[in-house]
Amino acid sequence: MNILIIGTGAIGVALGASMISQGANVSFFAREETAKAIKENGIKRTGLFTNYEFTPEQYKVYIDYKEIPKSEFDFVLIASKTTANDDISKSLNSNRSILKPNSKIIIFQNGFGNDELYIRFFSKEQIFCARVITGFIRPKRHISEITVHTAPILLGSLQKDDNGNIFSSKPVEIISKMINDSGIPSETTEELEKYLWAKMLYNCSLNPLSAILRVNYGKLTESEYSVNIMNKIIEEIFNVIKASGYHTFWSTPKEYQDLFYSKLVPDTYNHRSSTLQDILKKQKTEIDTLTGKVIELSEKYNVDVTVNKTIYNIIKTIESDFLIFK
Ligand SMILES: *[C@@H]1O[C@H](CO)[C@@H](O)[C@H](O)[C@H]1NC(C)=O
Ligand SMILES: *[C@@H]1O[C@H](CO)[C@@H](O)[C@H](O)[C@H]1NC(C)=O
Ligand SMILES: *[C@@H]1O[C@H](CO)[C@@H](O)[C@H](O)[C@H]1NC(C)=O
Ligand SMILES: *[C@@H]1O[C@H](CO)[C@@H](O)[C@H](O)[C@H]1NC(C)=O
Ligand SMILES: CC(=O)N[C@H]1CO[C@H](CO)[C@@H](O)[C@@H]1O
Repeated sequence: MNILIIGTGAIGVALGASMISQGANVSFFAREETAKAIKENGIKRTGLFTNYEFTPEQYKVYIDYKEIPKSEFDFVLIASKTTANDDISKSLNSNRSILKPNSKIIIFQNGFGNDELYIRFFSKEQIFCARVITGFIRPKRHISEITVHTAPILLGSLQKDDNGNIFSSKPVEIISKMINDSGIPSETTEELEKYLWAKMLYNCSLNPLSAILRVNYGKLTESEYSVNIMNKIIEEIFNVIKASGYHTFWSTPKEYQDLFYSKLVPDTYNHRSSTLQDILKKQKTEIDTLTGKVIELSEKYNVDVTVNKTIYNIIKTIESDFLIFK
């Protein structure tokens, strides 16, 4: 089986190691610096679960689609930042001769709605998503370390056929099995939407606010003022989920808030959000696929999300300052 991994960050390297360990023929598409590092040093997966190390002879590395031979890939795993999706989907489309006719694309990214950019060019049956809440860091460009694991990596579809039924996750079972057999728990699900909205509720409540206030997740629950803001954000997202016909595991905001304050945040008290990490590194955040997606849906379905919009605008203001003062 031939697999192309686009985006060779912490998740991309870890997935690549999983696939190679199970005998797949893996190719990485990477930026120049990362390509150089993994061509020179090989790749390593360290931390939790089985550790792996592979030499550069055990995979291929590309920095340009033009170098890739035609009709090669059964699966493409997207593991880049969400900010690259517009670019990647267009490049894959204009270089689609590298794919087999029935190739499947699986998106391993944060947020919601990333598949929509790919559906502009590929059929709904081809596009799948993953819910990843495993923590990966990249101590060096060629090394992925698994630091936290809360639940299995879930693979499935968010797309519906003409009768309104979600496409079966069957075609990607082989990938979840390879991930699982490589040591990272993974399964398929026909309810991926619910799991992704659960992650959205959590990330949209905590990430932007923790980035603006520059504190970890736990600290946000210790002031009645920040709790007030987060409660509003959660209520607004519930209204959006309902109005847009999506589903989640909780029937009321209150039900979710109870779990959020009693378990979800305490369990991740010290976590510093990726949004905060991006801002400290002066790089663009993934806010557009988190809060930005909530706002987009609110506009489509006419839901009031004032608090979310305010938070989003503050993050965008911080980002635009980076451009001015870089
Ligand atoms: C492995 O994948 C590459 C594409 O990167 C392809 O050119 C090569 O033929 C594949 N090898 C095998 C043994 O299928
Ligand atoms: C292939 O992708 C590259 C981006 O790497 C793009 O510049 C190019 O236009 C695409 N199409 C072809 C036919 O090469
Ligand atoms: C995943 O792997 C575990 C053992 O590591 C096994 O017990 C379980 O059945 C596997 N699950 C799937 C879906 O393959
Ligand atoms: C979202 O939350 C998960 C935990 O559910 C966390 O692992 C992940 O880093 C968060 N995503 C972002 C974009 O911060
Ligand atoms: C659902 C929700 O919390 N909506 C609020 C959005 O913001 C406006 C103004 O701040 C509030 O009046 C709504 O209650």
